[in-house]
Amino acid sequence: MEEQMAALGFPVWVVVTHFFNILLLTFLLRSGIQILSDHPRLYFNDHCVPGSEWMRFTSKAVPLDRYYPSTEECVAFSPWIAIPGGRHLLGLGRNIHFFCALLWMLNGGLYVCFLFSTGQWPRLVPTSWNIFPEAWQTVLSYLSLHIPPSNGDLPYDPLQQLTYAFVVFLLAPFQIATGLALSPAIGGRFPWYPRLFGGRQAARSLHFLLMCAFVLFIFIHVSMVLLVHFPLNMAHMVLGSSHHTPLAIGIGILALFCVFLAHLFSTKVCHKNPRLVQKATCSLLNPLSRWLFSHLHSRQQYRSEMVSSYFWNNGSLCTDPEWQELEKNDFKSWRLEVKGAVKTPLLLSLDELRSLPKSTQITEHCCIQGWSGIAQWGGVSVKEILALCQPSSQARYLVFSSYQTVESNIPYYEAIEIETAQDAQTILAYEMNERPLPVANGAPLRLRVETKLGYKMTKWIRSMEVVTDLKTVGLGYGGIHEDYEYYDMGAGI
Ligand SMILES: Nc1nc2c(c(=O)[nH]1)N[C@H]1C(S)=C(S)[C@@H](COP(=O)(O)O)O[C@H]1N2
Ligand SMILES: [Mo]
Repeated sequence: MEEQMAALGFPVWVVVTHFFNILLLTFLLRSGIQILSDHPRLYFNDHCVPGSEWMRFTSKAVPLDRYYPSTEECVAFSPWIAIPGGRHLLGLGRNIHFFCALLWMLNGGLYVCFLFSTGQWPRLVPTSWNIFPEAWQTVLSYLSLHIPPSNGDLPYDPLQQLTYAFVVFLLAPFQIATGLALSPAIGGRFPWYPRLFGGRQAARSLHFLLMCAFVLFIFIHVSMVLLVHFPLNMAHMVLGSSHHTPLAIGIGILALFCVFLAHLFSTKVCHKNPRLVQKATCSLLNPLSRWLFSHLHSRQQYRSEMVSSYFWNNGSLCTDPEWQELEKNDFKSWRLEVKGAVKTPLLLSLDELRSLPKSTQITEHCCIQGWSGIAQWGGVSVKEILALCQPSSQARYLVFSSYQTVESNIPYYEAIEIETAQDAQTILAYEMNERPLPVANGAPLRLRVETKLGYKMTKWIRSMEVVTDLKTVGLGYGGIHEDYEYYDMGAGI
């Protein structure tokens, strides 16, 4: 052992990145479970027809005879498992997941840089096909309860080396790639990308299965550390040496205790001061997603055979008396009010909207909760409305308000950036699947933003307001979900 160590050993960057890997992976696991719990069904098809899931973590049957908003689907996991834990707290769960994912990729990137720049790559990268029979020999010796032969100058035995190389060079990149396939901004601009994995829902299922692979790896890895040469492993892992094993075990236990405290503390903060967690995580995520995604325009055009036979719904039905009156009269007296920082405020009837150039698109809808569905939408592009109302030069956001109310009677509102509104596929839809927009989907008019998550697309629209600053809108975070459920304003991932 001493001699092998001399060659490659356990440099300090291995020790440090390994520690951060433990910290970040555990947060990724817990926040991932939180995200899954909001729509606890996994599919291999993008239509998400109830019953077509291959796996579910709910015993609920989806009622097909009544309006069923998908928020009724959420299950609650204990804060001992998920972060934050509890029902429908995926806003925070997602922010934590993406924040930790960024740090995890940075940590992994640093590890790989060090691996190659310090000439340490032979500790992971196999240099001979012999590694396969050697690894098999290692399996056999473990199975016969013998300690396997050493691996020349290398710090890991052949089985370890193969497994770690697999985790670092295949499992981790594949996990990142499937995660990115869930982004509506990426899928909207590059619809071929999620298709590489068999579609967005297949990518979501793979992301889950790869997570299971990580858990299995961690379980076996930790068991082996405990069962084979435990004190020496601790010395390598903690101090990067073969000496001072009791000290190493002590520090190792302390380090794990710190990870535990970090979880305990952040879970508490999530429940006590969710706004702080939203602000902290979004201060990194929002500028980054703006930089990466704001110039991505949707280029979706699915074929009509691909339209989903079932389309999940979200939001409770509109019960506003004024809207109900309008509905009785086929929305003949309904008007879209266009106001705010514009030269020409407008009041547009449905007929007037229909007389404007019509945009038709078949696109995939991605709900933040996890389901998707493909539908054809017909309407007028927001760009067209902007040309009519002429926003001032300081205009930065469009706020769409609804007749429907949530959060103890606050009318639903969501803002989008004016750049997003310039997308040819950002439309005000009055038709769905070649029929007038159904009540359930937001009659008479709803927004479609095809590079964003569903919550940006206000249904049962009353008005569109052009604003120069988000501070004047609700609590100032970008919409009702950002204000009260700590979602992120970007909505692109
Ligand atoms: N007024 C209003 N609009 C809304 C919502 C809502 O709750 N109220 N939910 C949003 C969410 S989260 C989604 S996923 C989509 C769902 O649209 P659908 O019911 O047509 O599928 O509507 C969005 N628009
Ligand atoms: Mo949603």
